[in-house]
Amino acid sequence: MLHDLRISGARVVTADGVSEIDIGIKDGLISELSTDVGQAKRTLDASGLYALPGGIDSHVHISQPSGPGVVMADDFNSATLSALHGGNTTVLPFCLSESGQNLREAVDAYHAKARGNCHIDVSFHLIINQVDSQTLGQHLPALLEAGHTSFKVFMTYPEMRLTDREILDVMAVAKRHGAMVMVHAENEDAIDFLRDEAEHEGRIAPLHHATTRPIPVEREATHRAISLAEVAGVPLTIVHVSNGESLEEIRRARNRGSVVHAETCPQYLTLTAQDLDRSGFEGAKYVCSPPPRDSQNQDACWAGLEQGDFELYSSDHCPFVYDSSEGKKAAGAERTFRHIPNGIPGVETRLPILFSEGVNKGRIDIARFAELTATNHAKLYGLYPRKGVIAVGSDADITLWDPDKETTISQSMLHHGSDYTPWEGFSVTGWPVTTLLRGRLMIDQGELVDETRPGQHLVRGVPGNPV
Ligand code: DUC
Ligand code: ZN
Ligand code: ZN
Repeated sequence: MLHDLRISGARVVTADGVSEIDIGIKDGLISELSTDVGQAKRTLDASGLYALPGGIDSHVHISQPSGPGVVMADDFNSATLSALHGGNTTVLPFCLSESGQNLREAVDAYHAKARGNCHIDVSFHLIINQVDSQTLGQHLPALLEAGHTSFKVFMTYPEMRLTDREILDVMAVAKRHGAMVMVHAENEDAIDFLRDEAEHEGRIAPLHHATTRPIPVEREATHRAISLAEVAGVPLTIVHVSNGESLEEIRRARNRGSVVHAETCPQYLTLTAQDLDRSGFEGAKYVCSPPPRDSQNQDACWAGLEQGDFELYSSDHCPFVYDSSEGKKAAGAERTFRHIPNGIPGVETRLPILFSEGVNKGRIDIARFAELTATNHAKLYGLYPRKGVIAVGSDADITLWDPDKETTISQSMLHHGSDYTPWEGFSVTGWPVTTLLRGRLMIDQGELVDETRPGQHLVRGVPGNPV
């Protein structure tokens, strides 16, 4: 066979381990993996580099409605460009209905925003914030049939939270269709109580976003979400787990036979609540939910990654401009933390942080890195084996990593629409230097070489289990 492209010399990370083999690519797919793939129209010398499955970030927010006067910092162009520069080839953003829109209309609106604007492939999770007979009985089943096979429910945020009964009703639909339910686990009533108390006592600085969302708030909701899933008889995914006590709830559930998947994010491994206490209003740059905790809980999250408790490592990229009245300085935000938009940018820095702190520091091996950053996302959200693995027949989504490249992260080098990075000055070793999307060379030696925005919408299958 004459391949379109041969990647030679790389240490290739496949499901079978790491080996020095060539990768043959034809018609956008991986056509051969062997020590001698033969003739190709072009050869890319990747000596000294790792070849990894392109990153899949299954938890990002793009162009999401964020409340009156607040605008998310990324559209599909900037978010997917930033993701691509960070070594990703697929992102899964959330689709949230604007007020007055039903879920079907919301999905159509997201498709319209994304179409023609994506540098990498995209598929949407559905946020379920309306639980009525039309949503459950018509829109959700139709959307699931159309390949939107996962949805997120919130236990916090007054305008989005569902009651336990509503969560059960959503889970019942998921059960009928084999969909995956993702849960944002924080107890809204407890937060509301603590926030009122804090404001009454004059504790209004950004730090108090963290002190009013303490670990028990997340731990209780994690336990309740798992219990509801047990009642409904469905698997579930707890997203953005920030601490050891919540992880302990997940371990206990698994020990009694429940199927619970778990995700953590770079902010819970590298940031702490003290970052929200930075001088002036700088702490607002770190306001996200759940909040970063402390070094002990960072260690607990690292242990969860090392021991295999977490299957997913995502960014929860949710970017706002810091120096803007449409962003972190939204109306009232400088008066009280209550009004600071929740979320931080991180889609471009997710992979280098785990490569550097995880692989290069010996906490996880490169095979586990591939699982945590790509393979398990594909398996859990119905994209495997088309995505998430270097295997014959899979899409040729491949990122070549220089494991020794030293970089100090700074806002000036990033491609997102935000005006800051929480990791300003953070030094990493290892960087994704060259990335292919379905066989197309997109980033070559750190430079964007294909500006055509060829990203496609991915119709997903029934979610499976990571192995
Ligand atoms: N939940 C998320 O998943 N992302 C940002 C904010 C939030 O509450
Ligand atoms: Zn969330
Ligand atoms: Zn999120």
